[in-house]
Amino acid sequence: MKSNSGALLAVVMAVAAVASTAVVAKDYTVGGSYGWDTYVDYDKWTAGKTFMVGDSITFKYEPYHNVLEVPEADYDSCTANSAVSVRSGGNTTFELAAAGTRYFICSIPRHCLNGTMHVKVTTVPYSAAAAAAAAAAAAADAGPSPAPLPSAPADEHKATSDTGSSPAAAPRTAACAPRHHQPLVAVAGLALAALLAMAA
Ligand SMILES: *[C@@H]1O[C@H](CO)[C@@H](O)[C@H](O)[C@H]1NC(C)=O
Ligand SMILES: *[C@@H]1O[C@H](CO)[C@@H](O)[C@H](O)[C@H]1NC(C)=O
Ligand SMILES: [Cu+2]
Repeated sequence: MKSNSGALLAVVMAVAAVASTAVVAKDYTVGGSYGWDTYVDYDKWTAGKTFMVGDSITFKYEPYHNVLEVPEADYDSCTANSAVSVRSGGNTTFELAAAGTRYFICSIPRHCLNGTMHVKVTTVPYSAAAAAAAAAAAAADAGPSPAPLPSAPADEHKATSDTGSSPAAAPRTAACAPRHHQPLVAVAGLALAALLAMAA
């Protein structure tokens, strides 16, 4: 009996692990529903978000804007002297394939310098725990009636109030919503595994 419950435990934990890893590939629309434009505060948009290796960011914008990935010095000065990448078209995705900070601007005159079209994104190594926390924070950030999270840590509520006055705090796209429940599935699976282990 003991070995049976051990096998069951292993299966349940494997299922939970699969549910957790489903969070890995998260795509963030830069600026949320406001997209990439001249009047969005992208420091507020990035605040409280944990970008991890494997995630991606997508810029959605009117075709008269563009997206340049630039070195930090160009970001600081809002110039495009040595752009790493020049993209246009209105729908531009960057894979966050490595840890580090990346810098993006729009090179249309004054959109960066006198507008808000500059954003820096810091990517950290993937961690399942951080992925679950980020998903929970994103869910809490999604609107005035966040999904019921039974044990949301206090700092997630802080993230909500930090972004409360930001235009970027608008509701997230529905497409993201199902992912937010997957960490809960994983937690439920682990809780079940613990109960089964105790019952054995
Ligand atoms: C944006 O590009 C992605 C692939 O890069 C594609 O799946 C998506 O449909 C595009 N969205 C629009 C609005 O063009
Ligand atoms: C744009 O910003 C620069 C630097 O802050 C400032 O010197 C310049 O007057 C601004 N131009 C406009 C049109 O607002
Ligand atoms: Cu622009």
